[in-house]
Amino acid sequence: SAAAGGVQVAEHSMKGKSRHEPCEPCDALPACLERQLRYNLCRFEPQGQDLFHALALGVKEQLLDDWRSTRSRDAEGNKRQVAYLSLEFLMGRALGNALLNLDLTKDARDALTPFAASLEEIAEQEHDAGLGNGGLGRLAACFLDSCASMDIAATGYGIRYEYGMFAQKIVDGFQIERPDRWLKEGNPWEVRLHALAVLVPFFGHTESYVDRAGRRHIQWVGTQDVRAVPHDMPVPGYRNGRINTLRLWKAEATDDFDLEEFNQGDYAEAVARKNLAEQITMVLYPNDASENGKELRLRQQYFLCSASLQDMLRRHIARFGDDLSQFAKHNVVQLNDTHPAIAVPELMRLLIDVHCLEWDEAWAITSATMAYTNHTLLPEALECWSVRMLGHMLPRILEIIFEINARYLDLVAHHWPGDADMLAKMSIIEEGSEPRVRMAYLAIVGSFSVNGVAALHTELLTRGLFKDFHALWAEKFNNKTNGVTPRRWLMACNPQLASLIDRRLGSDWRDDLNRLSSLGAFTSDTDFIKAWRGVKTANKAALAALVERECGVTFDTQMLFDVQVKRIHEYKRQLMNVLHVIHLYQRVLKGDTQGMVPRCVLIGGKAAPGYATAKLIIKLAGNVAHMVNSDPHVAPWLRFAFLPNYNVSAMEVIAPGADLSEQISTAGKEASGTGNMKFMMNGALTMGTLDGANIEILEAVGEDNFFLFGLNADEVARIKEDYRPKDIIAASPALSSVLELVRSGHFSLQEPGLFDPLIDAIESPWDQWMTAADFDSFVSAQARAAALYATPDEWTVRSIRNTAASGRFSSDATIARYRDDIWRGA
Ligand code: HBZ
Repeated sequence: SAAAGGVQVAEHSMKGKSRHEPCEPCDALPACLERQLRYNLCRFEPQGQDLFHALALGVKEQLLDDWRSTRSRDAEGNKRQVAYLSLEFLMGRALGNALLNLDLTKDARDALTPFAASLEEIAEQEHDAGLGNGGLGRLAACFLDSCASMDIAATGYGIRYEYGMFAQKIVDGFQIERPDRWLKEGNPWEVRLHALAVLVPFFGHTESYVDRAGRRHIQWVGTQDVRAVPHDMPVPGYRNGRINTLRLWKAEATDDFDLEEFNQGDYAEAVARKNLAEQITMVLYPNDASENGKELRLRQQYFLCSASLQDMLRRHIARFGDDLSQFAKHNVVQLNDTHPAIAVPELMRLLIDVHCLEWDEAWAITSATMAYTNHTLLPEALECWSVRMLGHMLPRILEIIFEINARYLDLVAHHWPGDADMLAKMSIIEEGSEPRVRMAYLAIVGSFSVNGVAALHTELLTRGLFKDFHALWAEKFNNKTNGVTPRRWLMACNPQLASLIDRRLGSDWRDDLNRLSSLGAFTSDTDFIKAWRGVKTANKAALAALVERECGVTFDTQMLFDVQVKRIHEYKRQLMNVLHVIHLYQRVLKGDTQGMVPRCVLIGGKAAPGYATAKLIIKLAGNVAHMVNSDPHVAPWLRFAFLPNYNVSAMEVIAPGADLSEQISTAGKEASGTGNMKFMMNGALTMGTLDGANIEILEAVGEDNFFLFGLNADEVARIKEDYRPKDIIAASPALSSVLELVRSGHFSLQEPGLFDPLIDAIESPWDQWMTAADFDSFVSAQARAAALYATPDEWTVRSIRNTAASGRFSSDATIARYRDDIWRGA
């Protein structure tokens, strides 16, 4: 095929040079930057993004030789190749991270000196690569950094969305979504590899035929093919010479797209219709916790899976020849939630229809290759695709899913003989007026490993959602508690803290974050405590500057910085946090400031565009902030801001400047959380429920260094049976008066009743999030936090202990466990 021919050109003949023979050594960064500016960008008076582009191109030039040698090493070596399949990679900016990992930060500063520009200022020019919604997408990015840093041959496979996560504007307190055209000024990091393009089929129908040997085959014919063109982004390891790849696929029309119209003389119309194919990679779906069932989303999923698996098969065949029997020994696919679960039937299709394997052999390979990570227990987030839609768009894939299901249900029938209910309950196909494919079930059946992302989450999966599968295949299930990369989330975002740690511990901790535990030895060293607090105060000043700029609210670095940033969702209970702010506001108004500590509260996060309640919570936060901040009597005690457009780059300023990290989800709802880990690593104390990884954070740091409150997951489940929030509210003077004030219209003078839906929800016996049940406990934990903050040295010691205990939440530790337990051989 044309695509296979392209491979030869791209990877085996470097214009007559052997692929190992080094070219001219490239210039050092300063000369590189000058050259890029003049001869590539043709800029003589650099302005806007020019210096950033030149610097990034220069850095890319510095890593190209290592990138190529990593590729040839992996292409010839015997490491098992990891493919991390994800609809989302929330990378953020790349420059600072690349400079850190390549040890080029000083060179970059030198290179910029002649232009009288600071590195910080130039780095800010880079647009965030916001190709993700939240935790799931950012986890993928942290994992790529850890794999490269741990010398694991991992490729991230994703989609090159033209429009990433929307930019959030706040207009009159309401969220407005603006398109994020992150590529508009070009992307200096990416390398387009047209020669490695592959075709992905859609629509058409299947036909069976018998070959000359009498074997029956299925052909998927009459398809409309879309070209998938890889755009590679480098993923440098931490000072180890490995450069892994994030391969992002862009959809393009094939040249013979809509040939018929061409022939009818409709040339211009047919060319214009190329848009249809190119729509596939146009935009990231901005839902973080609910499926939307849109056809285009399914097209994105299949497009990613098919292109990536074709790419893996091509590489495998280039290395080992046509024998695919050892494919799983040399490759493993990690599915980032069910979004890429259609990879299971797609690999079956490629093995059977394209590479002529029998079903049993194809199944043995597929189910030894796939591993599935679940990120949610929320029923509304579980993906199900309509059988009708699948049958129309991907007829061959639907047939394969049916066959997988039939064979798997035989096994279920053997395990539970005569139990028809069990068959219906466990079937991959949910029957009903509109039958649907349960993607999580498909992923479990097709994978050799299924993991949750924190101990509690995995336990709840195996006891609840996936109980029957656990009974059938206990050996498949395992936990992999999430982690975050200490390169971006400590070294790069908090250089002052990192160098303070260097001065005490030396720099070994940078290669093994568990060594941070030695910081525990300095918690009675008054000089160290003072220096630690000095760094925190400087970082608070930087955060205050951000808040001032973006919200026009003045934060005072002497005050307690109380922060909650994450997607807005009822289960994350930003509403409860706002109610607490109102409670403090009422105390100040009453003159009841006994034991209070001056506090600045920051909330930030995006709501899914169709999630009305989440949007109303944003509006309430804005209105409360307005009332709080405009009362001069309140200012000494309380300030409150809603930060618009929270993203990765904002978090790099926020985490280092926070004192208190709000991780207050209803127990059992937050699979893990990873923001909690970033805050802890930067010395914030956690205010948290026994949910997700909070439990493990509490275990690591100890009860004296964590503010625990609220019901646990079992209690939440139990109380649900007979939940009476109105009784709870009546028994809580604090909560009653907060809700009364909101009800009175105090925060919506122009629009009385605006916030009634929020209060009604809290008062409802069906309130799944149990805000009323946890409120008093939350308020008293907040009072404990305030009391501790009043003794700065005591607080600072606990801050140090949090950073000291954060080693287990390095994504390096997480990835080591993926490697040892799941990716064996990587
Ligand atoms: O994944 C998050 C979990 O809520 C969080 O607890 C966990 O720490 C993190 C990493 O494991 N889940 C998401 O971020 N989920 C999504 O963003 C999402 C995106 C598209 C969807 C559904 C969910 O269709």
